[in-house]
Parts: sequence; C-alpha cells; structure tokens
Amino acid sequence: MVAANRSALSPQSAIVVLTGAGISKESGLDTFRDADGIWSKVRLEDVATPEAFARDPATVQAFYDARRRQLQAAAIAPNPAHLALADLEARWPGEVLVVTQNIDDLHERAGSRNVIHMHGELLKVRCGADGSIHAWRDDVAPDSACPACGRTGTLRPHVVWFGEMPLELDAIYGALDRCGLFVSVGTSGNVYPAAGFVHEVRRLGRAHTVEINLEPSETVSLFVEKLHGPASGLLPAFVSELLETVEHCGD
Ligand code: BJW
Repeated sequence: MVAANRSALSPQSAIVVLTGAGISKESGLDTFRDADGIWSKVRLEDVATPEAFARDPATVQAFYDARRRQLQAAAIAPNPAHLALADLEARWPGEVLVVTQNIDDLHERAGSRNVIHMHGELLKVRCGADGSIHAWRDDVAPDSACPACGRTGTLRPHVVWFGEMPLELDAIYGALDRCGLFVSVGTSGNVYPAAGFVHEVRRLGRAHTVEINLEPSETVSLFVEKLHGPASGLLPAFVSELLETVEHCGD
C-alpha cells in the first residue's frame, strides 16, 4: 500500500468526503454508538433490520416517525461542518462528492448538491409493492397510501437496514477509484461497506486520506492524516487550508 500525501493534490483532484452521524451531532441529532447514542436507547435488532420490520412494523415505523419529526423541528439546522463541505463543493475546481451514511438532509440544507445517501433518506418512503420512492414528511400510518399504486400498508422508510444492500455502490466505488483526496468525517468505522472505503482508497495508492472525528475511529490506522476533535471546528479550518492552496496556485 502506497500513501499519497497532501502535497500531491492538484486543483483538478477529485475529492470524496464520507460522512457519518458525528457530523450531525452538533446539529442536535444523536449518533449511534456514543455513550448517549441511539443504540444505547433502543436495540438495533428491534428497529434496523428487515426482520424487525416484518415482525413489528408499528415499532419500526414509530422509531422513524419520531426521528422524521425531530429532523423537521426548528432547532435542527446544518452546522459549520456541513456548511464547510458545501463551500468546498462550490469553490474547489475539481469534483467534490459527499457520500453520507446519514439519512438526514443537513448536507442538502447547507447547500451541497453532489451527495449520495448510501443508507437512504429519512424524508422519503418506499413502497414494498411497486418499489416506488416518494418524498414524505409525515408519520407513516397503517392506512397511508402509496402515491403511485394507491395500496395501503405497503410503505416503509427509505433507509438501508443491516443485511440490506447500501445504495449507489457502483457510483461510490467509481468516485473512490478516481479521487485524489478521501476524507472521513464523524464516523466510527464500525459499519461496512462504508468502513472499508479507506481500504479501497489505500489499495489504489493514489489518494491522500484524512480522518476527522471526535476520537480515533476503528480504522484510524489506515489514514495518513488524523484530526481529532469536533467536526464543526476542524472541518472548516481544513477546508480553508485546502481552498487556500488552490487559490494561491497561480501565485
Ligand atoms: C463526532 C462528533 C463531532 C461524535 N465531531 N465526530 C457480520 C454479521 C452480519 C452482518 C455483517 C457482519 N459483518 C459485516 C456485516 C455487514 C453489516 C455490518 O457492517 N455490520 C457491522 C455492525 C459488523 N453491514 C450491512 O449489513 C450493510 N449492508 C451490507 O453489508 O450489504 C451487503 C454488501 C455486500 C458486499 C458489498 C456491499 C454490501 C448495511 C448497513 C446498514 C446500516 N444502517 C444503519 C441504520 C439505518 C439508517 C438509520 O436508521 O439512520 O445506518 S446502522 C447505523 O450505523 C446507521 C449509520 O449510517 C451507520 C454508521 O454509523 P456512524 O455514522 O459511523 O455513527 P457512529 O455512532 O457509529 O459513530 C459516530 C462517530 O462520530 C463516533 O466515532 C464519534 O466519536 C464521532 N463524533 N460527535 C466529529 N461533534
């Protein structure tokens, strides 16, 4: 494995940023595996598997209804880390792709446009009968009808549970293959395939790798550059430095 470093970056380098729950923590949304995280309050086996949904759809729908309502509360807004990534996309000459494991819409609200939600989106539902996907802001009730086929009782959250295939993997691996910089922000590195993206980037040997997280993640040893602390402080400073190198390129 060869490790590229920051000085190998050019303004045309493609950038992939993988984000996880930690980037939205300072916006008021809980992470999963921290001491006060979601999995300390509810068992993932009860709410985040297809088997749980088949067994007890009401409990699973209630879990996502509550999170959907919380996401739309006035207090929840993008923080400086989300805004920094939108700024990077607007000002970096090359491609910037955000691959998020988060199902919230805070990257879009901050202004990011090139975003892949590999674990789905909370503000969408999917029909189990016809596979159609729909924007959805309300609770999902047993008599909620699919806007496409009209059937009731067929809607499920458009999220990826354990054992299900994450979304848009071909596009993600394509972007990992051509990137010159891979940055991982606010993810513990416990859940695959996302936790394996840094392996893939290191195997190709072309990209500089950076971890920005409150604490060292499970995969920290695979990153060349490691910045530990709150993303809302570290990421804006990191993005400013990157943009400075580009904006002074012709000097
Ligand atoms: C801050 C901060 C601040 C806090 N600033 N940082 C063995 C048995 C069975 C299955 C498997 C197995 N081994 C592997 C698997 C596969 C399985 C898996 O990985 N399991 C592991 C648990 C072992 N994965 C899957 O099943 C996936 N599908 C799959 O693999 O398909 C087959 C396949 C085959 C071949 C190729 C590709 C695919 C699907 C995974 C679905 C994950 N779903 C969830 C829930 C749904 C969405 C939702 O409800 O929101 O997604 S689980 C949950 O974890 C959620 C998250 O997206 C995901 C990742 O969590 P994340 O973002 O890392 O959060 P945390 O809490 O873990 O970490 C937060 C970090 O932030 C911490 O480190 C903090 O320190 C930090 N932090 N404040 C900066 N202010």
